[in-house]
Amino acid sequence: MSHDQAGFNTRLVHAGIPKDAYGSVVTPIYQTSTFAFRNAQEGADRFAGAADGYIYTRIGNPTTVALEENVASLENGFGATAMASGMGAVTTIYLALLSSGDHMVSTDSVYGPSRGLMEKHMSRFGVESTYVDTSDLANLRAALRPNTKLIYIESPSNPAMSVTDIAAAAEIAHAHGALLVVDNTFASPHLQKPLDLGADLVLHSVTKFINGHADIVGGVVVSKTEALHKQIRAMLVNIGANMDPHQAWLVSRGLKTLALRVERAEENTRKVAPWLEAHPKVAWVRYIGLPSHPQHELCKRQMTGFGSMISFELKGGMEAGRIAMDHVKLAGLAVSLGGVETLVSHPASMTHASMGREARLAAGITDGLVRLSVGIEDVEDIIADLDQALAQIP
Ligand code: LCS
Repeated sequence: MSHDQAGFNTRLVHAGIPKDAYGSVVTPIYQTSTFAFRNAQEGADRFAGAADGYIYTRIGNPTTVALEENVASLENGFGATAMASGMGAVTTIYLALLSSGDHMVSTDSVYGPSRGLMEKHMSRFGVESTYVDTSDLANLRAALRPNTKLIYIESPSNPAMSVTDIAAAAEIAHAHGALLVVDNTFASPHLQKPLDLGADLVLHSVTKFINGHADIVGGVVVSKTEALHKQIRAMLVNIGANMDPHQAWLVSRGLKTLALRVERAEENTRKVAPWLEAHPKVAWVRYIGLPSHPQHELCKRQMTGFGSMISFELKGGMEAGRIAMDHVKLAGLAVSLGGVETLVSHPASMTHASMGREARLAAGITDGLVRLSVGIEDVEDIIADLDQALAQIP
């Protein structure tokens, strides 16, 4: 059976697993840096692409390829390339697709380092960029320049939870001769398939929902076409930000339960978000599953669920947020998200500190914004923990 014809849950468990000589049910860890050739001609042929077979783990490894084929299948892409980290994926995309003199338009509230890498480093090589609120497509259109080659959106964005119309952004990009990249980390392929909506490339910080167990850092880029897949892979091989086979094996193990984890975490979040919204000490809550979210209707159209990420601010602002974060007991006070455990973090002083206050405020990342990644624990315990932490605020 071709797993590409199978349902999403079946593909999570089976897609990409190669048959080996022992009938291994999961892909083993091929912990080897290099692969021997039977003779010199075979070595030359593999390098020339004239013979199948592995060469060297930076170029490809069976454990890593098994994960790549699984993720490519989940995102309905031509191919996927796994990276050492989500930032490895971002770097590879920028370097593969942008040259000196090119321009990129991006979501203003993207993950801080995705923006920092562009504004502080790619700019040194003559790559221009404009960051706008892409949830309003008029901003996206207005930011286009004759040299715009890439539109890079994060939807939902970290941590503003801003949502961009992916199909419309793809039309705008393609009418301009540009490509559309979507950072799909916050949604996961279970809830959103950007390639089906018209995007050309999708990236994930695998560290989050795809792995889901907070025990590795990783990234992946999925390309819609063979040409783009080759371009990404060729760049990755040169950059050397490849995923290690042991890392890939752990991710493959975590990925099998993606749908179960995401659905359970969302079930919890659908209770936590309204509870927070009704709490007298809470100023506002941004959760895409709440009717109060400005793009709630768009999310219903382009996603199949609302996920488990919440941003909120307390009435006492930053000081109240600090007290609450200092008093959570069940939830971890840590950056990262999308794992089985509930985590809280403070973007203004942590993940988005390097952006600078002015850019943060323009992107909707207020000083008092607290980010909550809801886990799969018993929801009564998550709410009780938040309740006692909020009770500490005078
Ligand atoms: N894209 C998004 C949307 C992210 O949230 C992150 C990491 C990355 C890319 C980069 O991935 P990494 O290299 O860390 O695997 N976000 C983090 C966060 O919000 N807290 O800690 C990391």
